[in-house]
Amino acid sequence: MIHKKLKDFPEDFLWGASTSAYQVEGAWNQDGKGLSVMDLGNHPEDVTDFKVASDHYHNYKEDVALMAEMGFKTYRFSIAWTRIIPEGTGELNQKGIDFYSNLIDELLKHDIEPLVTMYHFDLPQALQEKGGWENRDTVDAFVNYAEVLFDEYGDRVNYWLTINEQNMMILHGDALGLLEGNPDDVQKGLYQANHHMLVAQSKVFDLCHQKVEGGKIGPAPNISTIYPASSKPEDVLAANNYSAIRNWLYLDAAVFGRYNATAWSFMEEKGITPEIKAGDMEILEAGNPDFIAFNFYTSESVEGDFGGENSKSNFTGDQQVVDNEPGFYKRHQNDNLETTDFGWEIDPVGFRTTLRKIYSRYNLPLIVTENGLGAYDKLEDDETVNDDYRIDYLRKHIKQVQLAITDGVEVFGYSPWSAIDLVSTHQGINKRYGFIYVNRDEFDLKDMRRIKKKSFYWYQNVIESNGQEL
Ligand code: BGP
Repeated sequence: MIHKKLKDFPEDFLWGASTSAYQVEGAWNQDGKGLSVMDLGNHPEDVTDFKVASDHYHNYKEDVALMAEMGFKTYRFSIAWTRIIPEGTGELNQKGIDFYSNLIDELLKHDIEPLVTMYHFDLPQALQEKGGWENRDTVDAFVNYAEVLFDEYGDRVNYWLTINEQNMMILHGDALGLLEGNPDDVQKGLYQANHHMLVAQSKVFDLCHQKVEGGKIGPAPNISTIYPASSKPEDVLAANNYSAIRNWLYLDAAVFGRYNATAWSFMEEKGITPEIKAGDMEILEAGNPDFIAFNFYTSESVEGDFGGENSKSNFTGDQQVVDNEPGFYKRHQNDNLETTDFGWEIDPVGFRTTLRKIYSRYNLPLIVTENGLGAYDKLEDDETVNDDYRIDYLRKHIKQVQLAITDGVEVFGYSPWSAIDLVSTHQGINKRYGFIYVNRDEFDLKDMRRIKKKSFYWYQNVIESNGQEL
C-alpha cells in the first residue's frame, strides 16, 4: 500500500528506549540483592559476565539526566526480582525497593514515564533450585512479587510489562544461557514452564487492574513476521506452523485466554503438552492485557521440513535465528535481506507487516519495546562515536512505524534497544546498542564514563520533531 500522505505520530507518542536490570545495572551482589539465574549463567570465555555491566546502579542519576537531554518521554527498564525479594519468596529487601523507588522518582522529576518490566530473564536462583518455572509454586511466587511491586510503585507507575520474551525463553533458552543440554530433551518441561508463566501472567494482569488505579499492563514477547522460503504450499504451511509456535501461542493465550490450535497440535505430536489444572483456562480467560508490547529485531524465514532422514535440529545458540523443528519447519536464509555484523537479517518492511499482523489479530494498542542494531562501535580520539549504521537502521524502522500508523495501526510508543550501552545476552559489551557509549571493554573496566554517540543527537532531534525529522 503506497500512501500519498503519511499520518503524523500522535502528539503524546511515547518516544524512549529500553534496558534490562542484569544487562545494565551491575552491583550484582550489593545491598542485599539475591542471585539470579543470569548472575550464575555460563558465559563464553571471551565475553564479560553481568557483574558490573554498565554500573547503572551507581550512575542512574547521570544516566537519567542523559535520557532527559535526549528528550525521552518514557524509559523501559526491568526490576530485578532478586533486589526486591532476594530468595524469590519471603523476606523483602528494603534497599532494593528503595533503589527502584529513587529511579522512578528521578524519571518523574524529568517527566519521563516509567515503563516497568517485572521480569526480564533473571529468575531468582533460589526458585530455579526448586525447579524454576516447571514448579507450579513459581506461579504464586511471581504473583506475590507482582503484588509487592504494585504496592510499592503503583502510585507512580502507569505502564507495566509482565514477562520479557517468554517465547524466546521457551524456544531459545540455550542462547539466553537459561538452559543446559539439548533443548530437544527438555521440551516437555519447557512447555510446562510456559503454561505456568501464562497462568502467572494472567493472574498478574488481573491483579494490576485491581490494585493500580488507571494502571495498564501488557505482555512483552518477541514477535516477528515469518516468511515462507517460496510460494510452494509446503513452505507456506511451514511458515504458518512456525508463526503459530513462535508468535501466536503466546499472544493468543495472553489476549484470548486460549491455546492456539496449531501450536497445541505441535505439542501433542511431540508428546509435550503441559498439565493444565482445573481452573487454569478460566484464569487465562479472566486476565486481560490493555495493550501489547513487543520486541522486533529481524524477520525469519522457513521452508517445509517433513521429517526426511537427514532432518536434524540445529540449535544455533542465537535467539534470533530459527532452530529447525523436524516435521514442522526448517530454517531458511532470506537472500533478499542484508544482515548485521552479528548475522541478524535487517527487515524494516517486515517490521511494518509485523505491526499490522499483531494489530489486526488482537485489535489492541501496540508499543515497541525493543528494536535496534548491535554493532562494534569505535570511540574516536576526539571523543565521538560515529554510529551512522545505527542511525540508518533506526531511521528505516521508525519510518515503517509511521507507515503502519498510516495503515491504521494504533501504536502509542517506540522504545528501542538500548538507551545506553549494556552487556548483550551472550555476546558481551562490545556488541553495542546504546545511544550513549559506556567506556569499558570486555574485561577492562576503564573509567565507565558516558559519551554521547552521533545517534544520541540524531534521536534527540527525532523526538523533538515528533518523528517528522528522521
Ligand atoms: C532480546 C532481549 C534483550 C537483548 C536483545 C538483544 O532478546 O530481550 O535482553 O539482549 O535481545 O540481543 P543480544 O543481547 O543477544 O544482542
